[in-house]
Amino acid sequence: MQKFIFLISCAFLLTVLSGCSQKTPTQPNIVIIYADDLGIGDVSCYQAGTLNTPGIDRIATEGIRFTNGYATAATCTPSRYSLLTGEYPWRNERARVLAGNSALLIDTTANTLPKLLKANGYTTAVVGKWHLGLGDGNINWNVPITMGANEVGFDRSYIMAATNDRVPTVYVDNGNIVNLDVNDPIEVSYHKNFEGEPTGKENPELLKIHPSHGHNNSITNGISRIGYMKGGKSALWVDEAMADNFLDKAKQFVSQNKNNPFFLFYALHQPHVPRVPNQRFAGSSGMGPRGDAILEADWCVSEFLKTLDELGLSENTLVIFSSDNGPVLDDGYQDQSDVLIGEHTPWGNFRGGKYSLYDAGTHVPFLARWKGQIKPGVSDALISQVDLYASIAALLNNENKRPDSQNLLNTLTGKTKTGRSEHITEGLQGRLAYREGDWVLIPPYKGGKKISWGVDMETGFSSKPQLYNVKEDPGQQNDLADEMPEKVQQMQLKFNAIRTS
Ligand code: NG6
Ligand code: CA
Repeated sequence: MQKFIFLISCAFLLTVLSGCSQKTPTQPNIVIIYADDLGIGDVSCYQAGTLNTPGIDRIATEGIRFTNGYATAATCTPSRYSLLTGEYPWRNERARVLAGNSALLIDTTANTLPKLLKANGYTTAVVGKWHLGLGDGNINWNVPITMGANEVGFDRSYIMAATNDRVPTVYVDNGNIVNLDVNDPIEVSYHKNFEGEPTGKENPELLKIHPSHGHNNSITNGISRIGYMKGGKSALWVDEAMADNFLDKAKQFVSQNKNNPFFLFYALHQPHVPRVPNQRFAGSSGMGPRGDAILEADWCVSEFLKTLDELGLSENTLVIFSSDNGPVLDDGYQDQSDVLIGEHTPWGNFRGGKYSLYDAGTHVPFLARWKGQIKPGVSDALISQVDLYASIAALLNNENKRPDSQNLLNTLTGKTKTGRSEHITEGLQGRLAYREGDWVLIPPYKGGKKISWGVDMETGFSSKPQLYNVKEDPGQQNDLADEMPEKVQQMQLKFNAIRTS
């Protein structure tokens, strides 16, 4: 009898305890799926290209599709910086494309999105591409890394340090290199090679993919990268297995945390170079490795959404999908992406792409799904990734501590079709454009019209200001600056005011 009463009491206690930890609708799980260099036309729900991406489209069909969704920059590090900190990247002069051994970019005392969520009872994780620096600038890869994703708010981190084309080509699990043999330590340099180590430049016979520009330093997995590394043989990643590996870790995290609120930043590595999808996807797009890598990414999204279904989490999870910058074809490896592109238009109807100040540099796919809370539809509201910080803070009834980030919670959830009235986007290395309403001002900048190192891409630089009405002229073909000098001047003043605020 006593035993029976004891069991009943335990059951009662368990019910009470699980009741306490139950989520309210204001505390949904949050997942941000963030592609790398994926264009707005690469995703079929935007109906601007010829690839078919049913996995990503599912988020749009079941949620809201933004036609004016933006990254803050046309390159990776600055955009990621904004997403996680709610601050424009140009406020931090170190927020530029980082080397693989650069120091942690985000101040460990700064307010960040993962910290905000953690403070509100969420378990937080990042899986995938990091590219926000690690360590203090003098990193030793052979001992636990103490300045990284975990120090800026992530309880769990399973990442690549920088990009898939930069050394070290190893995974970092909560600050530890995965599968590192202590007898084969890793050394990394971005200045000079280690004696006796092959490079893409000197040993092209060792390569399975050849560089087209840059990318001719150390060779790992038959691919030469940016930067030099030595050692760590047992820890080197296999590019072909990367998608499955990150997907497994993402699925594992959500299933381990299905009973408590979680935040997952699932940072896909596709379709950034080198594009080396799993064999299962080789040839699947008919567009070569770039298209194949996108179809692989789409499959990852589809599988991840299925996992949410299986765990019964699809209703109570806000899923946001976007990309860190616009698309590029040849970005340094001879993968024929430019030859095999056919009729496909990764940049949609917009001008430019990755690195560019023109619209396609930052005008990216931007989708949000929260079943039961977001009514499926399309929104033309202007929204930037920098707004996710304040919008999520509002969702959790928290104060917004980042001035650049606007609370667009009602925009994000489709309750209003109004978004920001203006924003600033970054092209290459701190060069900025200003959009207000339907007007875009590109101030004058020195520099060539095309990227100098061999990428076929317009920078957007001109010695004169450029003015476009992107509603009437989404392809930015009709520069109205000469016709409307007052508009140029008025926008320049407003832009200056934000920059110096
Ligand atoms: C460039 C690389 C490019 C890519 C980019 C960063 C060369 C010639 N090009 O410097 O391949 O890695 O940096 O891309 O090295 S991003 O998406 O991470 O910003
Ligand atoms: Ca990128």
